[in-house]
Amino acid sequence: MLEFFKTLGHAYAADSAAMDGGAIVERRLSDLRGFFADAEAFETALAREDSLLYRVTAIEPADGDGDLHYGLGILFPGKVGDEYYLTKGHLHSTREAAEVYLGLRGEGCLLLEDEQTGESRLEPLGTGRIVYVPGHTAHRTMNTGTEPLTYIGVYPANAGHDYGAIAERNFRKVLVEENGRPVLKDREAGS
Ligand code: S6P
Ligand code: ZN
Repeated sequence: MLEFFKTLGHAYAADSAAMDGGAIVERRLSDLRGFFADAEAFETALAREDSLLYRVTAIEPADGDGDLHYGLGILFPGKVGDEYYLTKGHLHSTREAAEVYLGLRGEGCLLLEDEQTGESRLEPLGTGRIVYVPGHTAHRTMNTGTEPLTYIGVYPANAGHDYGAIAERNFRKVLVEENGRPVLKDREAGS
């Protein structure tokens, strides 16, 4: 039961995704070993600098049935080889839990992969875009622009985050830059 006196409103900055309150998770390049297709480019980039790739500030007001949690994300621009900076990606532990993403600033995409059929979809995410992520769908954010991509994801309090399956076999598709444009390709075996 939500305590009535708890803070129910938060100020955030759409460009920096700064927000008071909430638990902050930061992911650096070193946290994403094995997630990018080009392992050699990954090690070269990491040797140069263990860059901050993204930060999520999560607000979890209550945990009961019907409650919601939300996270404010900022994913910085950059590439490993030709592949755009990305989030780890996950399924929800409660598989039927859906999520709504609201793009605040920047240019990017959400890669969606149906766990049951393996079918992929790429949805633009950024300024003025909302994306509905159905249940049973792995989701990963990618920044295809030159500015930070900021967004909010709202999900059921009981969703939970399951990183295991993605860490093991990764998404079937990769988003790479070709001739200055994002192109979705099949992941090559072993990458
Ligand atoms: C949570 C929601 C987002 C992600 C964020 C980071 O359900 O989908 O807030 O947590 O985009 O991605 P990841 O895959 O590292 O949690
Ligand atoms: Zn999610």
